[in-house]
Amino acid sequence: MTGDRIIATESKKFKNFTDWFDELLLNSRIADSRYPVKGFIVYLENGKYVMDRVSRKLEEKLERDGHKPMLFPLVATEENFGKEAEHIKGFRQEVFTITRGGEEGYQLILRPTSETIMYPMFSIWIKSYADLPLKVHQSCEIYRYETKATRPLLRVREIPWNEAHTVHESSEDAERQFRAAINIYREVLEELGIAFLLLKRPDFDKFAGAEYSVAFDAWNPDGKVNQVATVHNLGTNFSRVFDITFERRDGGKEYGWQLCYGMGFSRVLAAIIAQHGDDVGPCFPPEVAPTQIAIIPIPFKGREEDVIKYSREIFEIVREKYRAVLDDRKDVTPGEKFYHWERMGVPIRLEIGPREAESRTITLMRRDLRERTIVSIGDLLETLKKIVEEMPKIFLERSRQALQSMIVDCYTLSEAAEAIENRKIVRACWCGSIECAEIIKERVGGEIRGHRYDIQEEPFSGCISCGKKSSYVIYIARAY
Ligand code: PR8
Repeated sequence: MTGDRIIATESKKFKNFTDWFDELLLNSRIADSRYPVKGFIVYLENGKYVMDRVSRKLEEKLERDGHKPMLFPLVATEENFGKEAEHIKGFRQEVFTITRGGEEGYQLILRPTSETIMYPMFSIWIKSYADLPLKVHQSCEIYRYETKATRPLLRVREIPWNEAHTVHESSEDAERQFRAAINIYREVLEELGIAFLLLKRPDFDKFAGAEYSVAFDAWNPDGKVNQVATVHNLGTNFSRVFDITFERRDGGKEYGWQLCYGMGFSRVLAAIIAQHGDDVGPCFPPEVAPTQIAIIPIPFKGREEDVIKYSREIFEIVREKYRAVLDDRKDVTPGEKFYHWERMGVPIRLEIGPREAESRTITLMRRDLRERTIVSIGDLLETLKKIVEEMPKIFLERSRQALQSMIVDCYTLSEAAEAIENRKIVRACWCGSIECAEIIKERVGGEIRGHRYDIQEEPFSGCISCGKKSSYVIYIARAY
């Protein structure tokens, strides 16, 4: 569908991702990171718009799957926060706390995630199997004092996300929901054209308090991965400490089986920008683009009136179905307008000059293929519909190719270190021991992100560290 001309690794984002990204954030009205509190940013009109669309898209899918929207408080008590030992160990260093006018002994925890806020309520609500499954979701901000270097959108301390929490009668039901959650996230991301690795995290990197965790790692032009969403199986670890029990069908009592999963919206926004953007700016998939179509009149001397009139006619046709702008500013050249709207992430442009006005056609430029075609006015809506449907598929195919071309099979630690240095993602074999994981991290300069969850990959060599028999094919990368 796309041709191979697509992975333009000579483009700016591959050469110097940080500069490209940071410049674009402000120029393309995504976010302003000059807010004077570290890790906190201002989301501007385009960034906020896209995140809201993504959020709504996810919420609709969750609700179709039976999740109920709710909104829990922002704060937890110290007592509840401290209940699950592993969980608190994982988050202790990262919590922001609230005090009241400096009063001693009064302290609340600002949610770093909402397990310890929701589960005391689940314990009250759930009495019998008839109350299960319970499936709840909320879109909100959470707060984590991230100790790693913060980065706008990619690693922030005020995190816009959606979190879902479910309780089930049996571990089989929980497993079934686990796969459903993976599919929901997969759909959201793929419909946005985002390519990712679906990885089961190694035990030492699972969510604090979980039995196991699976993550969606999206590729980034600098070779780092961007974890855009995660699904965690909590087993009965939390239900035991929060006393979430139910009466079984056969009369006995049992602890509920729990899952939690979350998608970080600023990271999804970053993935959209990073994977589909070009030298001018981001290119938003039409579904989430703040402006889907920019109409640019190209008036020639003496023909201004025809061109403007015809442009308005086109605008009226298009605006019924799409978020469109007619840029009829007089003091700006068409070239400058092209550039401006591309920078704003607009995926489709309609150019209208005297020739078009005369022949009642439109010159249509689609950003994904950078292709211009001439369309007659009668075919315009049909053509737009086709492009809007096709574009995310083209994005996805191209993105998958880019991801594929980043992955390098490695057999030795030095090979792997070199690949990471060259901004690649390493595929290698690992025996599964903690000692080797530590050696890999130190010698390779990337983290073990896990092994594939969606497919079974057979080891193709001995452990990259000790040479002994391998248990896993792992992916090693630097990460945000
Ligand atoms: C949970 N509990 O908490 P998780 N900046 C941007 N996005 C972030 C950041 C950050 N600093 N930290 C996390 N995210 C579970 C599941 C309820 C929901 C985003 O899971 O800690 C990432 O996309 O794995 C991450 O995958 C998601 O939040 C869930 O965070």
